[in-house]
Amino acid sequence: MAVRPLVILPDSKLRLVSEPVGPITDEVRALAADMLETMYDAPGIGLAAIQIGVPKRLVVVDLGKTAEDRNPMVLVDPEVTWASEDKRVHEEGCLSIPEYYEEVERPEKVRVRYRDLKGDTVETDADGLLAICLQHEIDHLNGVLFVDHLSRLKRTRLLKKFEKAAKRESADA
Ligand code: GNR
Ligand code: NI
Repeated sequence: MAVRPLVILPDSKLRLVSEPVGPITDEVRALAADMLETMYDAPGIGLAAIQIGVPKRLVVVDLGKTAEDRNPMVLVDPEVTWASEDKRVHEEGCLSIPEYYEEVERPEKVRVRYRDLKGDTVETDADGLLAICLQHEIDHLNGVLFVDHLSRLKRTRLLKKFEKAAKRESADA
């Protein structure tokens, strides 16, 4: 297991549509383990494989607040199969967009179908922070970032800021 470097905005990999995982091999299990380790290290409550540069439809989530109440979930090829009409606004952040937080409106409840690492198909209803996190992660699989749900003005401003920061870093290097 290893903590892997995070892919940060404006890296264009974040815009890739990830490929289905297919059969659950040792390689997939090792990738999931690295994703969990990277998420706990960050720390974050969710991570999509593309955030460590792997364009596969694999997601890890853990809403546990401390190391003692860890409850890792691994979702293979997750899809939203139903979303409520009711929406909720909640502040979001993203490990690929460091130190930026904004309120995002999304469906309050979702049903998500996925396979677990045993290969069993699971369908689960989520609300609250889990519903937000699952939608945020499934967006990543489709090359969508939470800032895409904001106004064009906010998104453009943010993208410019990250492009400038990236240029400064490559100049410093
Ligand atoms: O760690 C994370 N926290 C978070 C908070 C509110 C809404 C979504 C998230 S997901 C984020 C980790 C991440 O970037 N996952 O892709
Ligand atoms: Ni994210």
